[in-house]
Amino acid sequence: MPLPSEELSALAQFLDAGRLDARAGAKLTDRHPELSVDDAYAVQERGMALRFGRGEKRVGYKMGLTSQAKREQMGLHSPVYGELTDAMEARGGTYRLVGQIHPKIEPEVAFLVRDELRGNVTREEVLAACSGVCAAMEILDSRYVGFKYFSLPDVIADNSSSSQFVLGAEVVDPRSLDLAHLEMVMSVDGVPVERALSSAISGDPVISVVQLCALLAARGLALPAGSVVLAGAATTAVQLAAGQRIELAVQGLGTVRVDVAP
Ligand code: OOG
Ligand code: MG
Repeated sequence: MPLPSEELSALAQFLDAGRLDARAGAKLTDRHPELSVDDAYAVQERGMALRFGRGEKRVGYKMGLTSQAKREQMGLHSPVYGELTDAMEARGGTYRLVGQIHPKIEPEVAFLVRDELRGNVTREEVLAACSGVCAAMEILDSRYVGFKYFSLPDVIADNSSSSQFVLGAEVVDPRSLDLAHLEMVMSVDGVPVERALSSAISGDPVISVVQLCALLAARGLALPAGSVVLAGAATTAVQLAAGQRIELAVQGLGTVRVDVAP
């Protein structure tokens, strides 16, 4: 049985307040062990509606838990999505810890989707709809105490732990690269800390977009023209600390950097 509409809204408000006040709270499944994945996407949608009501604009979606490394790190086993807004883009690559709870960073690639994708689509349809691919990093934060021991509905309701993202300046035609075999190296203060091939992301990051379209279609939604899609992390996420410089190099896609304010 789905939770009553007022309760879904109350849960969305609880997570929204946690994010705005940088305060971690109890996971939703403590209160509602029966919370389903469908309920969780309804909470996510209501939480995003609060943000849109305050003037944020949706610019795309993030896929999460698309790699084995991330699924093991979080102890969760199916891909999830969240929404991205204009306010989440860390332009200029500077990130402030103030106002965050326990942020982590992870290496990704992002697709720029020129044409709407609707329903179940093929890899070729995704490639034809994309105008570019670039290196990207996602900064996660969780509105739950300890970040770690939550369930799939908990993470979905919390907009899949999204906080911010940063896109590389180099945008490449996705058909000009062997997207499944790009070397990815993420460094902290010049020291490589995470390394993977892009095949770690869904076997091929384009498949993350295929999966996103399927998840959206199951909820009667399409992927809008002009969306940015983060394909999911290739490795586990790394805790951020003040003053760090994080850099990701992706073969064929250049580098992208985030400076954490001191
Ligand atoms: C869930 C979000 C995972 C990714 O790229 O795998 C994610 C989490 O780790 O809290 O964004
Ligand atoms: Mg991610």
